[in-house]
Amino acid sequence: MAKTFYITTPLYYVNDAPHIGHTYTTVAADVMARYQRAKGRKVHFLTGTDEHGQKVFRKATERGLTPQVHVDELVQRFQKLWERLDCTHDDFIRTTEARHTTVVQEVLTELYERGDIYKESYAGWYSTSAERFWTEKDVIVAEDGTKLCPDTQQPVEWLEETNYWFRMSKYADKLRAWAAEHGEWIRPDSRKNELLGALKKDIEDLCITRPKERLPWGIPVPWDSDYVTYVWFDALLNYVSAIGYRKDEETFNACWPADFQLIGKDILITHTVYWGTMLLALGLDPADCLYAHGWWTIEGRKMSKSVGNVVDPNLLVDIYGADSVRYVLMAEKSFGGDGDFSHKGFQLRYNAELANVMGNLLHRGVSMSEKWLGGAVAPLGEITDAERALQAEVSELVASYDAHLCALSYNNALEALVNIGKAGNKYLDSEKPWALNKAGDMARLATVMRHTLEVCRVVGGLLAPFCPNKSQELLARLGLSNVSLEGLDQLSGLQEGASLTHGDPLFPRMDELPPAIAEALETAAAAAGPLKSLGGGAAPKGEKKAKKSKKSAKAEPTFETISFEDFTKVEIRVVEVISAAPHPDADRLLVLQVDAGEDTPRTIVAGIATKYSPEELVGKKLLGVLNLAPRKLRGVMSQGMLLAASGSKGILSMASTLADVAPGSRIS
Ligand code: ME8
Repeated sequence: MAKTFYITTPLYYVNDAPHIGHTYTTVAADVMARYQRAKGRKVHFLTGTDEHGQKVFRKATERGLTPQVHVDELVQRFQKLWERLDCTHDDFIRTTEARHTTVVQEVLTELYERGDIYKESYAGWYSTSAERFWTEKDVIVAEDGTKLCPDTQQPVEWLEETNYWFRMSKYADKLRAWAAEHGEWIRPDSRKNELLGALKKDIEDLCITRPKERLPWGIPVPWDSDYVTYVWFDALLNYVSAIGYRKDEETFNACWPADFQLIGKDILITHTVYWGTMLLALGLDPADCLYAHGWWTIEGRKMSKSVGNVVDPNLLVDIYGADSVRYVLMAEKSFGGDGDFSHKGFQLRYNAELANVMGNLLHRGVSMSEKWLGGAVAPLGEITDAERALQAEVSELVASYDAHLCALSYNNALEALVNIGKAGNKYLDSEKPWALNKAGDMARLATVMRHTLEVCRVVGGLLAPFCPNKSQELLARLGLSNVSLEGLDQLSGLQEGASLTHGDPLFPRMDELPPAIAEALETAAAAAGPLKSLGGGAAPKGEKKAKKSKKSAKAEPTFETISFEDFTKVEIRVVEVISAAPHPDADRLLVLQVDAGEDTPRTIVAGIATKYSPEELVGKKLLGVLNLAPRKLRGVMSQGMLLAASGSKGILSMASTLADVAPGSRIS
């Protein structure tokens, strides 16, 4: 039986309202699923929701509902959004469904009977908010001595508890070998390196239960009714329970291992170390590729409920339409890298690519054909070097689109597509159909218009995975009733004589920020306050003005000079980040422990959380000013300042060195 192309997204926490981050992963999976189907593959695209755990239980209790009624209501937010965004998932799994819970219980029983699950008591710092234990060295100590969870910055409590443990350590070497032998398993490379770093450390056993008296909302442990399953152990198994693991061998074998498991970089370790060892313990291979994509910030800030800048994707669909949202999200940043979503950026890209290149080419092709050639697809006629060059360029770009898309390089695939549109516009400009018409050279005019429309057809076909509705509309205007990848690299797929439809602009230009968006932006900005300086202190009043005057000073630099002596007073040193955690009290700040070549690590608080996640900084060598007078930033004492390049949108990049020099090295 032919292998089914299997692609998954994470199961999103049902309690959270879906936002751009969730939308990004699901749309990325949908684009790939649509493309593979168009290539003739049988596809299984899975998404769903993660519905157990303490937070869900607490929210349901607050609302006076049973957890099941609560999740049945909340899940619809995800289901409706995916429908509005035209996502074509083949299955939507909820971790509260019997088809999932029975598999989780069977897996638990098998591992328990085999000795891979054992019972033991444990004492540690328990974070109710993160639903996990932390060790002494993990917790953050607040100014008043309260110990806080490094993930959620909420207080932790010392808890002694007997639980069941999965012998993750037993499979650690197998996992290391798997990672070493399967170079393509984890992508992109930055995330692969992060995992390889994590695998160098000890892998301990994983606590996989919670006492039922503390957490009643979970899958019961089959042999011990006092316990329920830990959310991650439960949720990760969805990827196999949904495709018939232990129930429907044929479907399961056709799908597993998955071709792509798409996740965000936040859940890399759970999907590699936890999920990888779970699979190996069950005698199953990990997915062919687990891609941990980069992170979105919004208008230069970390997306956060407390900042009030979480953009509801429903609003974007209302205003821009599903196709434009899908296109811009996938074009706006590289899949593996981080990116910032801004409405201005949205409009710029929409106008520059969809309206000015693709929409414009279609408009020109159809309206000129209507004006001079009776509104029908003209014959191909006699081909000249101009058409041969156009054909060669288009063929190359179609191949580039395919190679990029198959490698999940969505933004590069779209760049190739835009370049096809540009090539069409350029061809039209240089062949000057208006002059041919004037000269009465109708045969050549027909050839030129036909080739222009052929380029439109290629654009329409390749737009399909990203903008399924606009693609269909575009092709319909060229007289084609269905979208196909067949012969898409050849400029000869239209039906001669088919009638063309002009219609309204396919992608009307957007010159104003839609009022609803402008309003949402104002509200978010008011809630968030001004972007603050790197050091994390409150921004001085009138910061905007200061920025403006800096801008105008750009043309004519008038830096105040300092003496060499003054410069030598500044101790700029290479520092290596030992650990990093969110600031307990400020979304934009990170608290870093750095090795500055001294006896003890220094604490530096930096306003870089909108640009960098704590994990990606660990091990990095950065440049820090160490002799600034220490100062408290939102209650945490900072013993230095990190250097970074910044622009109007905030931090662009941390400063580092070209060579790998030792911590403590002086920069002079
Ligand atoms: O972690 N930028 O669910 P979750 C990009 N239930 N992507 C983002 C993002 C952002 N700012 N924010 C969220 C969970 N995402 C678990 C998963 S799987 C068995 C269990 C996306 O609701 C990204 O895909 O917190 C990230 O990995 C996922 O949402 C986290 O979703």
